[in-house]
Amino acid sequence: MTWGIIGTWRMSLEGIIEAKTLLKSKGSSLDATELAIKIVEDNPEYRSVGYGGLPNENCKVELDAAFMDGDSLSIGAVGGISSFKNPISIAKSLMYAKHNNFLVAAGAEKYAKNEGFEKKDMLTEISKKMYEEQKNSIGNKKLIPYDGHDTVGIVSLDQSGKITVGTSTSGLFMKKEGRIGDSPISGSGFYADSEIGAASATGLGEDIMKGCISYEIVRLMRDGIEPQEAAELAVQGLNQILINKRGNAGDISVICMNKEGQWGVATNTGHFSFVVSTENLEPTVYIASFSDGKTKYKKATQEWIATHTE
Ligand code: SD4
Repeated sequence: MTWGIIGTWRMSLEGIIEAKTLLKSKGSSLDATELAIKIVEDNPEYRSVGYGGLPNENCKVELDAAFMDGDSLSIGAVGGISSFKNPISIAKSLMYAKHNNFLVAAGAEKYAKNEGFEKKDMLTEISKKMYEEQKNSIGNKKLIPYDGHDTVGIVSLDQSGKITVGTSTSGLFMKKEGRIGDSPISGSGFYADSEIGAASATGLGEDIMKGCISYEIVRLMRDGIEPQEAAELAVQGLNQILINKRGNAGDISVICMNKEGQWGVATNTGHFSFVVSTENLEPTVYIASFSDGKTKYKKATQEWIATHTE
């Protein structure tokens, strides 16, 4: 059987290169998705995920992560984790119990400690400095959360036909303490069903949750719609609904893959990078944008890859 992996943003490249080797040699999609995300979480240069993620309005890093196994629809998720190294692994470990699959804040930290997950202060000096600079530049003005703060979402399909999806993020920079976005919310930030495919989203969580967009993409694929069209229909559909009902729509970008390893991507923004690798495609970074009514994408140059994280 075939295999494939797709991830949000250029930052998923290094993780996908490693995870691809695993999938190629008949490794499990569970391990591939976790490995790819851990590599992003561990890299302090990626300031929107894991170690080095940008903090909330009180200069505290609060991380959200989720994992879904598309064979059994099992879901594990954590929200508001501050002092553990790999939120994605904690989320993954919560997947198969009948109850208590989604833990937040102090309860999630207590669970992680009891289960022996590695503790780590996830706030770096650089992130602290960026927080202070931002605060100083605002002066007395009201603090608002900043968009463009990006989530890693990984969908992988292994040679046994298992599809999994994982997400990990520090959420919006300067968010309110306790704020949780779409990333750990099933159906919004992620969804997977191995009989169909999986999807993941990045962008303004508050708007992504209004359309349960990852579930919507999988539902469209279940109706026989190809991944690219499903992604486009879901993003442009939600974008239009939000504009009609509310006058505007936040950033929404998605990736998806079906059980044949065909993939799709869509955005309502001017810039969304993503990474794909399949049986027939070495890990490749693309840059997508919305123009003339549809999502277009092109291969990123080596120079661009070397100088960008998003
Ligand atoms: C959130 N969706 O917490 C995340 C942030 C993100 O691109 O992906 N920004 O709302």
